[in-house]
Amino acid sequence: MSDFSVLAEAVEKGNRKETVRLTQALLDAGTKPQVIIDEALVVGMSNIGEKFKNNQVFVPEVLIAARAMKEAMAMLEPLLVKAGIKPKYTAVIGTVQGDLHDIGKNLVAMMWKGANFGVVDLGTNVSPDKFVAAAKDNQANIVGLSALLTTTMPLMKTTVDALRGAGLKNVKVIIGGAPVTAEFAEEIGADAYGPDAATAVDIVKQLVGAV
Ligand code: B1M
Repeated sequence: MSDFSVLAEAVEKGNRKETVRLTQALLDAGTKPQVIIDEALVVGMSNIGEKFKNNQVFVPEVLIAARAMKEAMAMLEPLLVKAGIKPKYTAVIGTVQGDLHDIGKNLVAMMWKGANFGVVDLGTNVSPDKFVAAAKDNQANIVGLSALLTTTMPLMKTTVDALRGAGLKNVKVIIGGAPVTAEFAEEIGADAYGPDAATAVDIVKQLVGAV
């Protein structure tokens, strides 16, 4: 097993201590931070994402893996900033106005980070105007909307309309959440529907043309 595979497995298993130790060892050996991310951390998150998609693991395992990845990223991010390296794509995400549910949204944000997207998480109860401002300010490629209540689903349409109305035509919008469907996404003019966090990674990669 290569050092990268061992680190990927530590992330997948959510073994924080090992993740930190192996990341430091690779840095000490002169491995570039971006290589560690691409060859090990992203691989580990992608593996756990696949298992989640296939119901082989559940939300807690994904959260634990994401926490391990976060610790490694905290070590690598200052080095990337110093070297002027930024993620190629930026995604803004939030739960729509009136809705306070954030567990699913947080999972999606973590998985996107795990796939090396820059993620701006606006939190919950996010107004359409706030989505528009964040998309502009961060030159977002993707805007992700989450809703868990049938009563807040209409805010998804209001937000999509606001984004289109602001001339952000190149920003791709993906929506998700338990009551949301692919038909609803089409109906309100969103670009895609994400049934779960792992699939949401595949979808945003397709939307930005990264696959
Ligand atoms: Co609420 N709640 N809740 N709740 N809550 C539901 C959603 C509900 C179905 C429960 C029920 O009645 N059976 C119901 C909605 C009914 C409806 O609209 N049809 C409901 C209600 C009514 C309410 C309140 C109105 C209750 C009240 O006060 N009377 C209230 C509303 C508050 C508000 O938002 N304004 C309320 C409050 C709460 C809590 C605060 C107590 C808490 C939220 C805590 C938090 O999120 N920090 C809560 C919870 C936990 C739930 C349940 C139990 C679990 C939701 C959850 O986290 N699921 C839920 C019932 C249930 O689902 N069993 C319920 C796990 C999560 C991983 O799944 O979010 O679906 P999910 O995310 C998935 C996918 O959907 C997808 O990926 C995720 C992972 O695979 N996904 C995306 C999600 N977002 C995506 C975005 C994407 C792509 C994929 O792209 C951007």
